Amino acid sequence: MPMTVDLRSDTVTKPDPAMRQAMAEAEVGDDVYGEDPTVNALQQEAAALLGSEAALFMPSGTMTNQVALAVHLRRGEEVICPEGVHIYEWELGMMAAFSGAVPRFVPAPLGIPDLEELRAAIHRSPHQSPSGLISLENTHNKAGGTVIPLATCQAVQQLAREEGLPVHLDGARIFNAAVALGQPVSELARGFDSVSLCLSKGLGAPVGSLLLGSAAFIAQAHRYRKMLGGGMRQAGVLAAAGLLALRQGPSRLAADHARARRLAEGLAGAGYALDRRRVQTNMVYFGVPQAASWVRRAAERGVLVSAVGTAQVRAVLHHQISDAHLELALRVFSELRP
Ligand code: TLP
Repeated sequence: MPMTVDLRSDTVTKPDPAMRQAMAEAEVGDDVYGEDPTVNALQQEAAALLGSEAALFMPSGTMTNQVALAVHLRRGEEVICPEGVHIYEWELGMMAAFSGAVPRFVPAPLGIPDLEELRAAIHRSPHQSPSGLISLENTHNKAGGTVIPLATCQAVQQLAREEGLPVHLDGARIFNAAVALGQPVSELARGFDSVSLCLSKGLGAPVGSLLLGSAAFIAQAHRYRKMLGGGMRQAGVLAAAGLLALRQGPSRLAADHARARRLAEGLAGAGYALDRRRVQTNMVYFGVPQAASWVRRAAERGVLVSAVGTAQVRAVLHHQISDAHLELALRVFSELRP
């Protein structure tokens, strides 16, 4: 069978044999009663790792983000966020549909919000919709998988404290950010009122995300998870994979980042337009003349990538992409050079 190289996302990874075995052997109970020992173990381990009081397991990153927003926000409030964030771009208007909230974007070159713009975006007048939350994304997907430095997180948190606003972090790829910064993940989570992280992306679990926060925050999050249908009963079969992802996934990410850099160098060498400053973790965004048809031609040659807009393509590295896969991708991209 010809080789297929799937670079559409790091969500495409399939559970490996050890994961499947752990899933088959998982001890389970009814998690809606809080009685699934494997889910409880995952939640405790994640909370300890990130330095949070409590954690809650959910099926997806979209759900962890939107549950967090529902806990933080009241109807009519604004979420102040860097432009391009996933909670708006790819979560189907749910902040409005579920929480009655609207976004206010601030310029964010490389995904890093400008602090003065952030300060200016906060509403204090009774004639404007009240600011309810600041939300960051680390790594920032649409900016290229870019990393927000710790100093920026701290400055944003300081501003939020002065203004009495909570701060959420969409940390779907927080482990990629931690590896890129060479910091423990607890440092990147520190100071946020809530953090969501995904087990099903670069960490390799088939399903699952976690929301982290104080015990009081997570108690409220339970209610919104249930409203969204996220009470999953014998979810220990999924949490067992999540535990392995949490323990073994992070150490593999540096290799993905190195392959992303090699891919970027190869693409630049073949004449593709790309901004090397954005290649900081496991993603490479690059320009092509007509993204939809270019992606189709690449797929016909066995390499899958995602069109983002009309003239841009995203390739995402993950642990099921080997050097041989990367070589094939580079060969195909070279054949299709602009
Ligand atoms: N991102 C997906 C697509 O939705 C774009 C991907 O392939 O990258 N936060 C961030 C920063 C994300 O990138 C994603 C998924 C999510 C949240 C949502 O996670 P899921 O897909 O589990 O709902």
